[in-house]
Amino acid sequence: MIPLVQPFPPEFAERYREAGFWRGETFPQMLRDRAARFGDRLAVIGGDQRWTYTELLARAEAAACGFLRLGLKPGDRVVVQLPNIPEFFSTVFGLFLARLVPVYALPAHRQTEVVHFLRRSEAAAYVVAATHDGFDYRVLARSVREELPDLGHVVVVGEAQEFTAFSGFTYDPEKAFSDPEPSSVAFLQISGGSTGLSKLIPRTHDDYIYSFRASAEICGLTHESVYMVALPAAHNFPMSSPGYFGAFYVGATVVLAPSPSPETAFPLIEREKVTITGLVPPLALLWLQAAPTSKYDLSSLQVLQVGGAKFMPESAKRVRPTLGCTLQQVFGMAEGLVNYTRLDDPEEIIVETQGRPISEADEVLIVDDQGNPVADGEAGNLLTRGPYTIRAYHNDAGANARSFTEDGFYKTGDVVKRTPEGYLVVQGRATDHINRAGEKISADEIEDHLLAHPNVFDAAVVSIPDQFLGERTCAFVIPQGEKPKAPALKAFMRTRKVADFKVPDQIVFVEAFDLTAVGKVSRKELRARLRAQFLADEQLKAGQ
Ligand code: OOB
Repeated sequence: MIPLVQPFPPEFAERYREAGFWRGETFPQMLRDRAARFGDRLAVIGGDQRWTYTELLARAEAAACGFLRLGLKPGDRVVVQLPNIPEFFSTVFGLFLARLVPVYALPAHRQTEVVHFLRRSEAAAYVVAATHDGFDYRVLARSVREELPDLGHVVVVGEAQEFTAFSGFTYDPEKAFSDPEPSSVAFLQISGGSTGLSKLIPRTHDDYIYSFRASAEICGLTHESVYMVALPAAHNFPMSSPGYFGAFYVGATVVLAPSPSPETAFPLIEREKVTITGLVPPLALLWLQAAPTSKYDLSSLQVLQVGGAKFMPESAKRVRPTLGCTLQQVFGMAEGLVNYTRLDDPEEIIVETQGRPISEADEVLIVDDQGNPVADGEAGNLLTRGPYTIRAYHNDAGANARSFTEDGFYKTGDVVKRTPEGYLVVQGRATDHINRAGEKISADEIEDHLLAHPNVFDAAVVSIPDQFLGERTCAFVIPQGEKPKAPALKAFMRTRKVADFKVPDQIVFVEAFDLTAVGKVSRKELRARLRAQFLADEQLKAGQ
């Protein structure tokens, strides 16, 4: 099995420890300590369950014992694909206690992605909910197992059928858990997948706990806060910015929303007196639209965080007057660096910028395409290095060569400029992925699927600005033989067993890609041209 490491150079690790960023805290220790300090306080509210910190620990211990009883060994990886239910936390903390390593998959992922995560991480087990949102994950698990007959265990939260029932996991007083090394890898997060398939991101106890401890402080969390998880719990934003881990760190209460829609979230805010939550921009727009006529009392909400994609200033401006709370812009990435506008920043900064880094030790470089720093106020490529930004992906030499500079800076792929106050404004990006309502979709990956269709000669996938999604995917397809219909191509994408959000929103058939003048163009340039031509045509149509 390929060992899990996050190779911070020793001199950096030492510096981060000395500065007090890395304090030797670990997830198991954090949970035990909070259960001791905040035992009777409510930790988790979800569905009809309400767990205190004592209960969360007890349930995590039972889960840990159950996983170990299956024969899993410390260091084994376990792909976790659970929706926003309390068992998400007992599972994940249970794995931490047993020194097993969660690999987070989104509920939207399907066979192709799940198999990729299981393979890449060499996982020994796979945890799913029986059903969620009308989808039966046991059916998915069955086909996953057909493709990977060696997959050790499938654990199901809910009616398990032929699989292992999570509800059968019980505490075993004989079991003693040993603590992990703070510098060891606690879990594998998945990347947005800017090129090709998602990469696995090893995060250590040291680096991750620092990021959410510092985030909790920046976001003003206290043990009286009520944090609502509105986005999928597996996403890095609700996980750690400051997210539920930040909330647990300070002994606050975490409320799980099964859906982020106003219909579901607003009554929960009123009932549980939610004080802070985080959304992607398209959802924030929905909330802004729904709030003025809502019958629910949203007055407990102090902070609305928006991130994952660019929140436009005109929309950002409406948050305070409409929702009566402070907007906090969050510009982060699963690889590490997170920027926040501060709660007491002037309104102009909150509305116009995507914030500044968490840490004084976050090194931020903004460079031109040759790697030379640009002047302040000019747009350039964002590179970063720091106490919670990874130095390498897991088991992916190619991506590592592409994504890091020789001196260990992560190339974010984002184009930003820095204001004189040191705040970042996201201008766009250098890589060809589509940021569809906060979900990152790799153009390469979708093109590859389309090319598998017998009547597709070539395909280029681009992002098109979209009023609701921020960006939508548009696939330009050159047919061969009998021209397929757009709905048939979409249906074909579904047979590729990928997350639904990867099915192109729009398909445009073209006879050829215009390669005039240059002769040979890069895919990047080709996509840029197709996109520009499409937008020009649209504008022309609109003008007529
Ligand atoms: C968050 O994480 P990922 O890994 O899904 O995506 C990271 C990418 C960034 O590189 C950037 O391209 C984009 O998402 N992004 C933003 C943004 N926040 C993220 N682009 C413009 N404005 C923003 N505010 O999306 C993520 C992780 C932690 C906290 C928040 C978001």
